[in-house]
Amino acid sequence: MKSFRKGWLAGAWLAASAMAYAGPQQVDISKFAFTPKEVTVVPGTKVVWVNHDEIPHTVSGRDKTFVSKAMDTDDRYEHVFDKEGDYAYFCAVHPYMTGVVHVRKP
Ligand SMILES: [Cu+2]
Repeated sequence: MKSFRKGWLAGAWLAASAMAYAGPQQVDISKFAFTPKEVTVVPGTKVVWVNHDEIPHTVSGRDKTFVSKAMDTDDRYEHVFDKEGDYAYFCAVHPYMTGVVHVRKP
């Protein structure tokens, strides 16, 4: 019963908005930039950052609700965004590297 309800909710999310995506959202870190720089997800979405550079980077939320360690090449950092809001973040090593996660209900 519970899993049926969960499945239905996930389906409703997908149907409700083509922009919102209920699966994990990946952000690539490459050439000193976060790509895509801005993502919009529904509450409960896991965002996964993957560092493709040969240089360490971090994912540091401006409000400190999520802060990664220094990520080496091919390291991943994950954070699940449960609450709606706009979460700006940057790389602590290269503060000009910035990105935003928008969390919106569909
Ligand atoms: Cu960096």
